[in-house]
Amino acid sequence: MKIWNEKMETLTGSELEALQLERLGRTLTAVWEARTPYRARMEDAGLTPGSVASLDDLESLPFSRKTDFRENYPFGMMAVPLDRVVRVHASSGTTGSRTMVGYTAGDLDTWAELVARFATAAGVVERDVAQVSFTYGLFTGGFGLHYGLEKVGATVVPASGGNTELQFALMRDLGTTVLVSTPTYALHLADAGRALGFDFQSSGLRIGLFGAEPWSEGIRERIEKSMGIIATDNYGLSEVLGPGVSGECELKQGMHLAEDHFIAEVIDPATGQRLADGETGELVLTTLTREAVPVVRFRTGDLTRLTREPCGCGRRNARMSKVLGRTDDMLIIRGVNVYPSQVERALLEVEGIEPHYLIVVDRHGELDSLEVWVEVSEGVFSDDTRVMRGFAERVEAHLKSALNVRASVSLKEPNSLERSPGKAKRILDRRSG
Ligand code: DLL
Repeated sequence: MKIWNEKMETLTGSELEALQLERLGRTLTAVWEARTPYRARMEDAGLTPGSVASLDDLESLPFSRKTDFRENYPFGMMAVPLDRVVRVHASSGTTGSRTMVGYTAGDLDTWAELVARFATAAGVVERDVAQVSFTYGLFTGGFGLHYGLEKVGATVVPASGGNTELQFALMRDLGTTVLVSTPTYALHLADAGRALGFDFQSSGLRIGLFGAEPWSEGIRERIEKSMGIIATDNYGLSEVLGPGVSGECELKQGMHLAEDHFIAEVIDPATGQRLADGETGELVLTTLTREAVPVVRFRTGDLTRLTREPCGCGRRNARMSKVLGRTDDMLIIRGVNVYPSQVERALLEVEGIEPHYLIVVDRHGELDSLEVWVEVSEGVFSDDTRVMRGFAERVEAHLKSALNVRASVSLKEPNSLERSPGKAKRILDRRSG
């Protein structure tokens, strides 16, 4: 198994710490000298870049958040003059307003390097034909994967998202071997391919690079089985870089973090206290090499856990588990905390359920109610309402035991819920206020 940057991906212990500390110093000096909004926060805490003498001192630094980007929209978070910025991207803005980020030429080089690392880790090589079915635009997915895969030397097909027939025409005509998209879109293509008579098993498709939204192991299994590929996960966010922060190797045992470019911490989202490896909490990232928009202790809102156990692939960096969900996606239903990912996991344990669902939250009087709309497979769907009711009750009983809260289930015909070429919308919140 090839490692893209053997030296940097196998750094550990004091060597890694020395590099991180030196680069952290540069990040702090950059935000300080550029007088970004973070400088004021450091001053309020009585800190200067000189206050951080060891990596442990990082814990004394204040957090930054997505709201900092919103309040300083569009360019207030930048640490370089606009003439050094050669590109901008923005977060997809599914929750709240858009956040804008900039890249220097150096940032774009780093970005391509980090995408090349995880693509290589997933098994992508020069002779691969990689179809990028992420939307190209302000979203970081399209351009991010594009340049990283070019760097690997793969033949990149900038298909962009949507237009299902074009996706299959390109796969067929060009012999696509690597599919790049959200897991939701991959599922959609798996279904559509079946309907169009596309034979995945005899196609050259062999690797999926999927990311940008949470997806359970159940969804991974379905994609792998229906497409006959290995489906890998990769993670990132616009405020920190875009894709490339972490990604799985072929062993699929957590996403390898580019620790020479980011410091990752996991905190208790309620208290802000740092948690030990193995404990689940909110991921906090500090950039070490970002020039245009360095961020310090950025609260990602994503729930995960870290491990530093060495991986069988030979990389020695820390790995993060699949993202469980976002802190702001947690639903509190009659006092019980429920994450969409738990609902997804429980649903997929039921034979005959398709991985297309929507969680509908409503309020009746004082009480919150949870309803789950979910598609069933062709084999299960029936016009007989008694049969369907019986099946729905089985799913409800399973959800109750998995979530500890009652959810009513509304079964939907195959292919009836909206499909998205990008990130799936999983929650419809009808509670007012
Ligand atoms: O989604 C960057 C990206 C593009 C990552 C392509 C991977 C592949 P944003 O639009 O700013 O950037 O959204 C970032 O998406 O905070 C997570 O909540 C979620 N997210 C990204 N990757 C994953 C993943 C891109 N692999 C937000 N698993 C993040 C779960 C993910 N959630």
